[in-house]
Amino acid sequence: MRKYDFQKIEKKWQKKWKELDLYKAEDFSEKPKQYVLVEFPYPSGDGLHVGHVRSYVALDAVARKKRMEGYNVLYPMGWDAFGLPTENYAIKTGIHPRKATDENIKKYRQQNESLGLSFDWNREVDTTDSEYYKWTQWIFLKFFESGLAYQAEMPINWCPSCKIGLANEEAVHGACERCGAETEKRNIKQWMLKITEYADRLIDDLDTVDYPDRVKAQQIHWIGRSFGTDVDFKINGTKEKVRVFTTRADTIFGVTALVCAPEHNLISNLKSLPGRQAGQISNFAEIEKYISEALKKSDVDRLSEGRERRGVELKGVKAINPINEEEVSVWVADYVIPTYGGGAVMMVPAHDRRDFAFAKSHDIEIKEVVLGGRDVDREAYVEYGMLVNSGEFSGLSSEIAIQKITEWLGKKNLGGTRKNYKLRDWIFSRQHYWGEPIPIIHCDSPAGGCGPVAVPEEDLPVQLPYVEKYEPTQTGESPLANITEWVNTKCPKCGGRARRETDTMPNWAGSNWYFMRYADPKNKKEFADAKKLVYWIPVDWYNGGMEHTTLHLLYSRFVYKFLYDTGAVPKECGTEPYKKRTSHGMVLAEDNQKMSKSRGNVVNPDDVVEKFGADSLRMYEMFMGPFDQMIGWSTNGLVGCFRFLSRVWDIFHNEKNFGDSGKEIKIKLHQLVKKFSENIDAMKFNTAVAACMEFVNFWSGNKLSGEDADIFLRLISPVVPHISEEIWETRGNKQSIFMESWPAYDEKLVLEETFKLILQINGKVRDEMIVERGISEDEAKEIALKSEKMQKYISGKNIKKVVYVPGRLINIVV
Ligand code: ANZ
Ligand code: ZN
Repeated sequence: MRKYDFQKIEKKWQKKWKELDLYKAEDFSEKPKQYVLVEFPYPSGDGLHVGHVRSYVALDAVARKKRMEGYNVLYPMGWDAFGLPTENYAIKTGIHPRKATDENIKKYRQQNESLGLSFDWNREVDTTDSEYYKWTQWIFLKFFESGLAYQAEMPINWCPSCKIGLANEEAVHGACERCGAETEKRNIKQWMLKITEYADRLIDDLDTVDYPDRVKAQQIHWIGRSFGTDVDFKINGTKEKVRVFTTRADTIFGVTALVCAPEHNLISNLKSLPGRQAGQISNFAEIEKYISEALKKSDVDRLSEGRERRGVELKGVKAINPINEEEVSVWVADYVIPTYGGGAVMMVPAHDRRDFAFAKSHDIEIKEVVLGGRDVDREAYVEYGMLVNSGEFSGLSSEIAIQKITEWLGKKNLGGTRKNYKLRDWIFSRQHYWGEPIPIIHCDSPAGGCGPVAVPEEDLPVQLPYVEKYEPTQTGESPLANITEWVNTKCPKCGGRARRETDTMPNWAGSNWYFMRYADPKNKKEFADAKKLVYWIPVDWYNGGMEHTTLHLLYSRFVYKFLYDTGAVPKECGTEPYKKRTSHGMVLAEDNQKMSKSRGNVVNPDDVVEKFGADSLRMYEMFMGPFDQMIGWSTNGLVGCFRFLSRVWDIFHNEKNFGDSGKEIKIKLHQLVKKFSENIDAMKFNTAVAACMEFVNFWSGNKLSGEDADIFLRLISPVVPHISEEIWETRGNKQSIFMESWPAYDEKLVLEETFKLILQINGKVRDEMIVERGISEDEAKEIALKSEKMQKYISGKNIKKVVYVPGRLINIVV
């Protein structure tokens, strides 16, 4: 008997598939299209991670199955290759980022190929290719033209020892990633994108897409929309006003202090007041010392719950509560965020936990204004209730009082309603070399200057100059600022002396729109042809990491919506780029720790492929656990999958396992077809694989017809393509197994161990489902509630009663 020589088999089929161009997606095919997407990787020097493999293999199985089901599938791959790690590596080793990137891409491509993934390599994209980033720059110019790209003084993290600006992700917990020194904030002019303009739509349109609840919830939370009230507090004896934002206007009679963020301009404004007024603050030195320390802290540090609430009083300054003209003290405290609401809060210790903690440690009065039957000297009462000690508003409920008090303030011009977001505009500048140059020219013309001017479209791409040195500058500017011959240019408007913008784009820029480039990757005239976009977009199924939920996933939705608004994305594509999003769980090391070089616990997929074969690796990654959950690597599990495949090999190569299929095995096979198909669609890969294992167990010791064996083979082929293809060929088939159709199951056979459950509402039949015998009432109820046909009649109604007749029907009374 031939032995399972996976190395030979896998090489052989990878080569053949490539020659046949088997996975080519066809523009405008008559078949229904299916666009299946995985997040393209950053090709780092470390090579592919087994975590990447989990995502790619899962969607590969989906893509292969869809093809067999008759879809025209687009399953593409590319490289998100700009970014800091490569730049830092280049600085360390002297190897140019271009060269390092090319090498890494080559390695990643080869690794992907060795896994037998069915990507359409004709559509490969590389974000660092100037033919690609030309369009990334073009999109920036669209933003610029629309007024949604603007410059503003924004803080960067400055490392005083390396003398460079660091992105937030490089200055974790306020320390420089390279040298560990404490970073400082420095303000420099940066490009911003107005994502805040899209905040409402980014929340509201989530209703139209199929994302996991946890993904939707994270995005909504990140955008952080709240409806509340602005209130203006006057500073006694001055013309100064401090605006606060509150979601609890009903508590305004309970205000016992006003608290400003350290960044708030009240302090410098008071300081610059003439004479007597400036003298109001008697403890300037103390305050300035507090502020300078607070500014060094990271946001994480400032906001973390439960830490001691520090702050200082502006001695001698009083604010006036507009609702009752009472004087309250004024404080500076770092728990107030400068960029939210207005950078100040009204303190209500009786009804807010943070305020309560602060008031307790600073001896500030606690005044109860909402009744909750709790002792507010010991604990804040944060719920709604009835107002007390609130003048004409006493006796109202919180809900009504919020409205009435907000109205009252509005009428007196002391405030009003306000929608507020946690989301900030997106800082789109990086002071680094290895990124897309921002296509802007700053005019130096003494005649007054034309300001920032767009590089004319026909001059795109603005090539990233190839240079030998890309060390950061001493000023915090990008390394590009050092390349004078590149920087100095002519103003496109007036022809006068001008300088190129030297900031580059963040590494999210290329990934914002790459899924559209796959629709038409070689287009030289447009970022993609409109007809091709209409054919392929939206993406039908997009899988990626949870860590990208509030970054890449949100950013790309924003950029897509913007392009849709400008007409660059045709209306037929719809307002959302991804119909369905799923997320894979992280793959941890055998010790259940994160895999890392320093821990020495990294599993290299190349080694696994070498030792056990790509099919074993693929199968194991599908089998390791529920797809959306984090899971530790298990070499035993891997070996188990390898043994299983060897068994499949053997069983197919032994005549004695073939013969007429008995009734029992036939039933089992058809049940497997049903279960496997459904499980793949539902991303329950682990149970799909387990069902195959069970089936093979049953087969050994029984006989199966050749025809039925072929059904089994087609079934497992999306998960383990090489071995399936090889056996398929051995069995005398001339054409690739992936040109076959997906097996259907015979409902009658499946019914043997299942039954038709009739779904009724108020005694009327609305739907039916094939379910397993012996399911419980709860399971039957869950199935009934999930049925779309049933939902039509249930939604919005109360369920009064459920009647379940095992083996027959379930009736829901509404
Ligand atoms: C008074 C008050 C009384 C509040 C009370 C809450 C409870 P969300 O829902 O997250 O928007 N706040 C406003 N601006 C702030 C800032 N810059 N930094 C820190 N906190 C700020 O939260 C709104 C609430 O967060 C506001 O309502 C304010 O505290 C606080 F019993 O105002 B509240
Ligand atoms: Zn000019």
